[in-house]
Amino acid sequence: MQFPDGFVFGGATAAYQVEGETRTHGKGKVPWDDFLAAQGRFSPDPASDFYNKYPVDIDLCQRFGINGIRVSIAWSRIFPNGTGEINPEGVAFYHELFATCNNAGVIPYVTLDHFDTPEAFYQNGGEGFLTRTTIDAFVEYAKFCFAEFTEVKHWFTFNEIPATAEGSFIVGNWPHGEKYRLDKAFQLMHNMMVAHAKAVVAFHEGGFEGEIGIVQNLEPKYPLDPNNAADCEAARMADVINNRWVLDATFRGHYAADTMEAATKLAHIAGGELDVRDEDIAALTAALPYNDCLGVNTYKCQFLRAAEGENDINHNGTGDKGSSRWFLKGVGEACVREGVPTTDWDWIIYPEGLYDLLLRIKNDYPNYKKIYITENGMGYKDDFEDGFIDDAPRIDYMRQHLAWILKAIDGGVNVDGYFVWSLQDQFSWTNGYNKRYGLFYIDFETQERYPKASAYWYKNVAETGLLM
Ligand code: BGP
Repeated sequence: MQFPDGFVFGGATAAYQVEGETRTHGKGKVPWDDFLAAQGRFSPDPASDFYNKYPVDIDLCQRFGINGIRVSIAWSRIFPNGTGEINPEGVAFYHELFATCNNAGVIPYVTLDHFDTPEAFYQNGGEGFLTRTTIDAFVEYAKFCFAEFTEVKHWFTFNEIPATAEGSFIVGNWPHGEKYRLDKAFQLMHNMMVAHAKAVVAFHEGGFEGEIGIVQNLEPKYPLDPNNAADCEAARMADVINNRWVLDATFRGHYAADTMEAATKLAHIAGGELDVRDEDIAALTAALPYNDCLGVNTYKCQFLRAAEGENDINHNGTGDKGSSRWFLKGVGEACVREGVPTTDWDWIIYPEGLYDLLLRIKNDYPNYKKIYITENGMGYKDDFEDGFIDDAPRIDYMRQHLAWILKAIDGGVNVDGYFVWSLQDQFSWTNGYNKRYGLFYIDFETQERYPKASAYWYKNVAETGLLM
């Protein structure tokens, strides 16, 4: 149970979920600002106050054996209007953050857009990445960052394109969200994949030092009854939406015929057409040799059964166990296989699914080069008792996932690191502050940090490279 030498034991964050200071220091707006304010459930300020407290968090990383940190740059802190004028305070902030990380030996793995595309791209009729000019703006922003932040050697373009599409156009619980618009969901993913590909080529052509990839939320899809052909078809369709569309774009440089056929069928059910142009495919193909790494965020899996009926999805954003529903026309219904545990937010805990997923990437996409598990962890209602947080279920969750990762490495998959989601407690987009993930508990009133039992457990794994 020994991890290979050089394996990164990291912790993960995202700008909007930790920084706070969302409307200060020259930062431009993002759609979540008004969306959350109108909802009135919870605020992204001050979140974990990382903008001011990052030295404390980096110090905790160092003391707990954590040698990598996922952070993201808030695009609108650099370009408040998405393009054009630069905010020097934002640029200086990230230089200071990266220097603090590097000096502490906590290597930064940096995402350019983690769910916070600037508001500017939603004005004057813009629809974010559905509007193709946003693709070029992203590439310009990426090129600026590559040239400016040369102290960063590990880049990811986007975080979780399938989750972005799901929140925006399937579940519809994100800003500007609509429900059941599979046409828009596939189009959004496609346009973002083209933006990714163009940024990857720009990184290569610019001769920048380091590696670049993309982070995706990949989720194994299983038929409830593997002997039932209709259930298998439901799982296949769900797999196209969540996994195959983006994996084909990244590692084939085009969509396989059956992937495209499934996407087109679902787009038609939603009443739309897909706009996939020859020049887009040329851009995906051009990036093929330069995708250095794939970030896999993994939390859960889905079991599907075939079913007829109307769309019906309900997101459990409160931790009220059993309140989710997921029924998608043309796909089927999500259900729980007997005996498989779930979290209070109805996320299915199925660690061996990660093994299946990793082996599948190796077998179906043999030109992948390297995988990082860029997020894994358990949302949990921690109990805080006199400064002590006994989060045994989270430890168990991480231990099981790490064990399956080791097995996958044994099976020949090149996995180079693991980042716990999350480093410290933070703000969750659609669930607020009671869904905690951190190794470090935050009292959001005082912003004090307290290591949980999981932090001590993880320290031991990180420092010894041994899973016990
Ligand atoms: C991933 C995102 C993170 C984070 C995490 C936990 O999809 O990359 O930003 O939020 O999921 O999800 P949630 O906060 O919805 O529980």
